Amino acid sequence: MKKSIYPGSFDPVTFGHLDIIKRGSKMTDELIVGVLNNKGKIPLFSVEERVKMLGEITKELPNVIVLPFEGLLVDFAKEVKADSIIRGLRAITDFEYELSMAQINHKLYGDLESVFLTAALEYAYLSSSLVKEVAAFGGDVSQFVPQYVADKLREKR
Ligand code: COD
Repeated sequence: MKKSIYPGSFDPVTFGHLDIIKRGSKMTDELIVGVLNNKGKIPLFSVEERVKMLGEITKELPNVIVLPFEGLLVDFAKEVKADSIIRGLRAITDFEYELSMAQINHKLYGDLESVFLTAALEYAYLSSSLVKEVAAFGGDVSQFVPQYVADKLREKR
């Protein structure tokens, strides 16, 4: 059985992330969405909240599971016995960061491949940080995130 991880901060999950999850889930037997619990950074949503939001919006996708992780991604990949990492690429700026991360991860754990999916044109401009900014000033984020997430963003104001 092939397992892939789609790791990220997902603070919060956007339609761009969801598109990668849907497309990635068709390429593997099980897709694990790994939500980073980064102790060094204060996110808007706790890791529990982010896992819950992702669980809610992926509940119709039978081979997708959502799990939190801490520490190195390669250690999480070994723990869940994943063969590959799926990442999304929006622009050249993503590419530079993603390339070095993929190379470091490959040095740390040679059996793990990184696979890149290009962002869908309609979501290529989307980022969690811009969505948070729009929401913080009371803007309408319903075209950027699922309604469940938009409601949670409103509660944070
Ligand atoms: N369309 C398509 N893809 C998108 C979009 C969009 N609109 N928005 C984001 N994405 C992609 C990103 O390019 C990324 O691939 C993924 O979705 C997740 O994005 P984010 O921003 O939620 O998550 P990141 O990039 O902050 O996640 C970074 C990790 C958590 C994967 C990374 O920091 C990590 O692995 N940390 C653990 C420590 C570690 O092992 N580091 C690496 C070795 S030093």
